[in-house]
Amino acid sequence: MQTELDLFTPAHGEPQWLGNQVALLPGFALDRVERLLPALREIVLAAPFRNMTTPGGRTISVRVTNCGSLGWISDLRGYRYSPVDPLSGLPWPALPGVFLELARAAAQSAGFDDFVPDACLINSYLPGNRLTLHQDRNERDFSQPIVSVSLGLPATFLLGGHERAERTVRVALQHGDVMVWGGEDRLRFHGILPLKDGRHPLLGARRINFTLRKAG
Ligand code: MD6
Ligand code: FE
Repeated sequence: MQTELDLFTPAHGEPQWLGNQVALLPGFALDRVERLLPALREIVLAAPFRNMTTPGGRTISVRVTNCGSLGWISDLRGYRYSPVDPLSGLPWPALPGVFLELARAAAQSAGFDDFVPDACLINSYLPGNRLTLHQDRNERDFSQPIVSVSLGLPATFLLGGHERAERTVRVALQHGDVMVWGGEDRLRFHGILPLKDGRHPLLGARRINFTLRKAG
């Protein structure tokens, strides 16, 4: 039987190498969006987006939630991974099969075989929200890659070096783009410029990014 999905050619671009081990895979998630969005909706019903607090007491403007056996959290006690959602006291929602398949396929395309994530941090940006330069260093094994999926409004990603003061390059991220980072590039500083106003046909006035990691 011909299904609607068969009518669309997957828009899998060739990897664009932004560093020795950072690849942008343009449109890599597009042919899974129809399955990703309902899965996201289920996760957010069980574990809503919320503002977290930095250890220094500031509110993080980007709202977050998680799925997987571990979820990234931040509060006055620090940044860390937790098996339970502090809002509900319950385990985070499970990682949906479509997330796992996408993570594995994207990692493979960038040369990281057999990637099996156990954590997924989901960020929701409204126009004006930004993410300041940071490194992701709360995971146990930095040799494992991170797979990052962008949906909704476009954003400008800043990719820096191993020191905060190093110059950054700007990377335009569109709905459906996937980035894979690992190896020597895993600890590069990075951030997101303030989100520009706009309206995405599927997601409205926001951007959602989720990052799949092996945290434990
Ligand atoms: C974002 N991404 O794209 C934020 N971190 O909204 C990240 O902070 C990030 O994309 C580690 C690896 C890949 C990422
Ligand atoms: Fe990050």
